[in-house]
Amino acid sequence: MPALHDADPEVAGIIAAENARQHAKIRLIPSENYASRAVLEATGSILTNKYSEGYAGQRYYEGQQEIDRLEELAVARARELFGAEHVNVQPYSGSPANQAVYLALADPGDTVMGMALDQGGHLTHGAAVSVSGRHYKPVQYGVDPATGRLDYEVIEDLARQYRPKLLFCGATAYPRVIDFERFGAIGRRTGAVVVADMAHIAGLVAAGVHPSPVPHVDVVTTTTHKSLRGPRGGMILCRREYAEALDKAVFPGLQGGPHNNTTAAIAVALKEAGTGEFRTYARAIVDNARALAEALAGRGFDLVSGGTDNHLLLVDLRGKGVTGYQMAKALDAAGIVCNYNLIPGDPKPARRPSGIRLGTPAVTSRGFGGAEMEQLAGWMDRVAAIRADEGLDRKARSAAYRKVANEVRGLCSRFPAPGLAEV
Ligand code: DSN
Repeated sequence: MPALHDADPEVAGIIAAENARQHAKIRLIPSENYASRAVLEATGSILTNKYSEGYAGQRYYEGQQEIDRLEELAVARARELFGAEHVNVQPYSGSPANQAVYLALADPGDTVMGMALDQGGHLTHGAAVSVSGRHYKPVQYGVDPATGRLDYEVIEDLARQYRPKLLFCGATAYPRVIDFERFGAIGRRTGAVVVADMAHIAGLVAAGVHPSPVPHVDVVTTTTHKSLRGPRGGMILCRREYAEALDKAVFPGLQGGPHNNTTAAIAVALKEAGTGEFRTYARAIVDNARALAEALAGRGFDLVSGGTDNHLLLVDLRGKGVTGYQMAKALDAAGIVCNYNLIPGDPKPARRPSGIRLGTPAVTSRGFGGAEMEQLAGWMDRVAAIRADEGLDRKARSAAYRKVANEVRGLCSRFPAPGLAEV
């Protein structure tokens, strides 16, 4: 980026350092990925210069000859890839997409139902700290404490009891297949509009590796940058009957002009996600998650629900003598990046929880396979042992983490990540 380097070496330097970090570390945050160079080029394009409030053919600014074509292309690709009747590609991200659903289909004070944040749901599914929990009456469901899995009978009983206007399904920390068909049936039996937030699994759904919510629920929301591997953005997919209300809620209800550079990059990502190569990639995400789960379980790590069906794992670290916070910090020092996470029923607070969350979309993008998952589990076990060893002082621990980080760097140098500049 020579122009940036000349104009603002300070920002250019930060971006270069982040490029080096993304190259040298193993990135296991399940909502992150490596977007392709093509997606990055579209994101950084001159489309950022244009305002386009409204929708194709009905804009509030002139000069939309190319933007209308672009947005129609992105919408057509999304409709085809996911088999949706109607698509809106304008939401700035997943939270605004969900906010638009509330605005379109519920009134403040209405009862809404979703998976609790501390059980694996999302802030926007009715958490007390978010507008979804403050302006609406949230009813929250969780997982069965014994199995770590959704109990659809309990969910249906709750829906029958509280009759929510909206019933959200979808999660940010649930390692198992979500039965969208069952959620759709619960909605029909209880009069709720069912909304599936597939942000985490959109890439798996596009590839047919996770059952699609689209045929079964009324509205689907998603981000575009997680397993789908696009730019940071959002989409709403819905049945035709909800199209007008949802479009109006996105614009002018909630947002101004769409980010056309993002729209272009979403279109590129949707084209990529329709290829055989992407389907192979999505299958490998799940294979890698399963391999990592087995390798960790073999080293005594306790996995919520006992394993995974998708791209992520939730690890309960209580048996390893470390907290999630300690482990996440220690792993970062050792070149392995994840996030600390509440586990269902966690006795600890959110800032110092008992677990970590791991995901394989990013490492699979750089070509890691089963052998690397085995290696990774070995490093994680070593790091947990270093952190739990009371005989080590801070200096000795740091040295031990650095040793692992050197080995990690060696592995990463053999797997160049898509989209990154050479280091
Ligand atoms: N922040 C995302 C995640 O990490 O799961 C959800 O929006």
